[in-house]
Amino acid sequence: MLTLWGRLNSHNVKKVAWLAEEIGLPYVRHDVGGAFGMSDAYLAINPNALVPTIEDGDIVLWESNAILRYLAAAYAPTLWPADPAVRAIGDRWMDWQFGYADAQRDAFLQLVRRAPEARDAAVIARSAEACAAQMAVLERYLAATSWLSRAAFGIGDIPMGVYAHTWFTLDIARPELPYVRAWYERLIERPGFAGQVMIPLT
Ligand SMILES: N[C@@H](CCC(=O)N[C@@H](CS)C(=O)NCC(=O)O)C(=O)O
Repeated sequence: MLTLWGRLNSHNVKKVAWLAEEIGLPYVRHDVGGAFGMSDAYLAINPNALVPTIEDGDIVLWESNAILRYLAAAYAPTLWPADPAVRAIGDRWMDWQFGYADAQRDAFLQLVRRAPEARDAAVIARSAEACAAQMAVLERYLAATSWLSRAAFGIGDIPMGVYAHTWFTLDIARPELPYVRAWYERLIERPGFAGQVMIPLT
């Protein structure tokens, strides 16, 4: 059975837990990272001291988006289309998410991980503005298609789907982006999203 190591309040762990639920893949998850710490045994399989990591038979893998690609290829190929031109579209948004994460990091850390009296409103506002600029790019794309993976839901939707939940949940200034909102509402209906992604931000 698939083993997933990582605390579920991590964006990158949520991606993997959501995909496993989405495709009905049985797995066991162990809390690692953050307040749970990392054992020497864990560091031996992930020298980056980061989560997530998976073990599936003979393969041990880290890097959340590489894990999504591996699991889709192995167990749900329709979620990572074989046509290179279609696959590349979803892949592009998966890579793009890491730039979005940079924009959102300060707002998340300030509002979720800091006491109210220790927060810096200017830092939060700058991060919120950076998120809005990035989300406007997503809005333009989603005006023309329903999914980041193009015509159908695929793993290309998962990384930004996880971050979009945080964006819609954080107490920050947000422009009204109807296509991003409609896409997010479609994600909420998917297996695994409510249980693995829509959990309180901590
Ligand atoms: N590029 C890596 C980034 C992983 C990452 O930054 N993980 C964070 C949590 S989202 C982490 O492990 N932080 C340290 C910790 O949890 O102790 C991936 O996508 O897997």
